[in-house]
Amino acid sequence: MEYNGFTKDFVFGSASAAFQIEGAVSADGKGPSIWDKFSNTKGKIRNNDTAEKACDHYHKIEKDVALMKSIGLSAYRFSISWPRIMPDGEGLVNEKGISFYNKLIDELIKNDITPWVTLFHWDLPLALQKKYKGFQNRKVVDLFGEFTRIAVERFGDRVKNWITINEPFEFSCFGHLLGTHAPGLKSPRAYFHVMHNVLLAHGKALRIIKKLSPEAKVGIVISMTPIHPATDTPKDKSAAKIANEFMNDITLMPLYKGRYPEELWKRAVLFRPKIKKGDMDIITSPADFIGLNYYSREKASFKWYIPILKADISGSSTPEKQFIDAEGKQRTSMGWEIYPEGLRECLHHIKETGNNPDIYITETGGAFDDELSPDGTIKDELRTSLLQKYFKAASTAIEEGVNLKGIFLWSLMDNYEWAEGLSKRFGLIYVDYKTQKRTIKDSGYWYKKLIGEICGR
Ligand code: GCO
Repeated sequence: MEYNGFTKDFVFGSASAAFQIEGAVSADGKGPSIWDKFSNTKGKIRNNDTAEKACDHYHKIEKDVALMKSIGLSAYRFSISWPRIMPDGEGLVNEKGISFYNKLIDELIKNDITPWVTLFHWDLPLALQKKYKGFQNRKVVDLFGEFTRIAVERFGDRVKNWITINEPFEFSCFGHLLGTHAPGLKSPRAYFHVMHNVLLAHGKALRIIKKLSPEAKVGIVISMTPIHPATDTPKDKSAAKIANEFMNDITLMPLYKGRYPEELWKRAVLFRPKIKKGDMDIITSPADFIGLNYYSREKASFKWYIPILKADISGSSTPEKQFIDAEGKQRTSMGWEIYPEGLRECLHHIKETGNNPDIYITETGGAFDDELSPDGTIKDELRTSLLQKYFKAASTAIEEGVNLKGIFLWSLMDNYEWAEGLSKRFGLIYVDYKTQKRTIKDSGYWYKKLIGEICGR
């Protein structure tokens, strides 16, 4: 058998995020999020695509859950849009927003699919950005706790798997340091403050959920991108080391060790936040699992003129058409190298840092330039072959002792890929954005077969 690591109770799911699929951005009393504003700002998004319609999932619950069922998924990870249920981020609760998620959760359960809910997948209520500077302000940490309480009170009778925050690093870095994501800031100070506050928000939310729903399982999702030195020179090696602290250990170390990576924290002296007494206790509150989002690796080379890091890690992430690069490596249409070994590497790194915690791969997958064939099928061999390699790496990691309990593929269907707009297709299901017709891709059928063979679903 090719995938010996997987047992019958392994969770085979797929994932999505509210802003990327729901559309209906101002329907039924939803308030605007920082992403509504950013995606409507000219020049920020490829082709100036907005997410106004996206996959129109808001109006297609039954259909989309039926598709999940037909693939055989045992779990579905989705996020709740904070401004959909609290238009201003605080105060008033929007009952129509609550009804939408109630309907989705009920439909999933009816179809024997376990809901996994992410509380924060980047679409912060715009009002909180305006009034408090968003997660730069610790006030918003408390407001996130309040939002969490409401979500658990309303949905916690049926939702037993919670993810507090999706990818603290990407949210802080792209949104506040590089300015390529909402809210579009370019401030090292904002970056480090948001990072710390988002981790605090995770710890606070975790405690709130545990108190209200002791039987629930709670975790956080981090992304990891192993960074290897571009050459064997000592300078590139130390560039890779600091870059790993910057992208990976900046979340992993505080969560499990209660401190930030040493060298990075030293170099960030002018920008880093004050860590108050008790902060690290909150951040290290024991979680039930950790979610890993894995896509690719990067290479780092020494560049003296890059502030703080003195390392360049931008080399391999330029979005291009899927291609074979100069070294003969296959890349996805995001420009990301297909590197299955890296998945094992990350899983082992978490195992060692976190004392062998339960892990879920909460996202993995790849974007390719899929097209509808004349016969109405989608022949996405490149994606299927990527998935086969990643599943093989995951299965090997389990055999090596990693406590990996499930995989959620990114993504259920093609969707709004943030600054890339509608130009990148990550789905197991193809979406025609004009007609909103969905077609299961060949990779979706491959996944269905795998789930059938292992779980008998
Ligand atoms: C992220 C998010 C997803 C992305 C996916 C592909 O990791 O950035 O969780 O929303 O769409 O990762 O880039």
